[in-house]
Amino acid sequence: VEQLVKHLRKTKRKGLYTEYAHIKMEPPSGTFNISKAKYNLPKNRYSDVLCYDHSRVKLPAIVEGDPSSDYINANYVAGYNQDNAYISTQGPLPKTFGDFWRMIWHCHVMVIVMTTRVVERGRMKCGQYWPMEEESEEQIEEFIVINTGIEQHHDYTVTGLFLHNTKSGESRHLTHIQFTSWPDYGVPRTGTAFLDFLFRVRSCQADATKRLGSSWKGHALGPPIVVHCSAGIGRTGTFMTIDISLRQLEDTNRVDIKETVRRIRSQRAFAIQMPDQYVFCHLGIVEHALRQGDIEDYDLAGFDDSDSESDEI
Ligand code: PTR
Ligand code: PTR
Repeated sequence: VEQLVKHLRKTKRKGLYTEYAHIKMEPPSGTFNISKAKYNLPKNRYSDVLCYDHSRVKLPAIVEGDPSSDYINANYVAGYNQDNAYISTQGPLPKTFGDFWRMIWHCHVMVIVMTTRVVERGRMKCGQYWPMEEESEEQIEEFIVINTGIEQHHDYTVTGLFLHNTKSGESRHLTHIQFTSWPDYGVPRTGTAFLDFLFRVRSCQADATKRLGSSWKGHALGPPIVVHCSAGIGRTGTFMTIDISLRQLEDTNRVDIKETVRRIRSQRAFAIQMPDQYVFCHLGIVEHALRQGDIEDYDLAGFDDSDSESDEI
């Protein structure tokens, strides 16, 4: 982390912007054909945020052999040494609520991370795909979803959900965690607020995986975590970058944020939307090291100067 701080002092905010601009210029690493198919276009929240074919989540077809029912705008993203650690997806649209819950069921998802609010600046950013009131329930296609309790924090809300599959007769408990103070195209209110949220997500996932016990045969860290915002690229990408980088740091004492962002973008196109989100990934990691006591303090004086060394006398 000392090296990271040194790097930040040298490149400053402006240098990171340049680094990010280079990443953004790289051509896409896959095709978007399924996303662009005529019958799938209405299922994309934003016509310019399509999802890669090679990493997309394929839903079990409702009608055998019907190509239009296996699509959702969602991609698997690898974590730190963990395939399919996340599913990065758009905020569900009313017409894709059923697809969303089918995906949750099919992929054994236990934790849903939401980093947007349903309405922001007077615009619908995401559909209300889960029952909002405590004890209330909703039927969405073959699923019954029940809100089993809400725990409100300053920057995030944790909701227990009970998901019943009326077709198979099985039920599961899920956790929905929503970060409520992260504007689109922006960064969270504070690094600390974000880190509290991230560690809460991790502990919910750990609890859920423990509950699964020996019935879970996959990775020790459990089934994929669904992460979504509105488009599923900006804030979602930032969340995954920091989570992966912290795991890399814990394991190797090193971080490579640029490479991590590149790798995420090769699976979920356009991940991380704004230069300041890229900067936030760096600052969040330094903030974490400080909270952990791994570093005493850090001095980023001059980080925000618009010009580099030449300014200093
Ligand atoms: N076409 C949309 C736009 O208005 O810019 C695409 C878009 C929307 C991109 C939201 C990113 C967005 O942010 P996030 O991925 O954090 O929801
Ligand atoms: N409306 C989106 C935006 O301006 O953010 C459209 C958009 C989406 C633009 C993705 C560019 C995108 O790709 P990249 O992140 O590679 O620039």
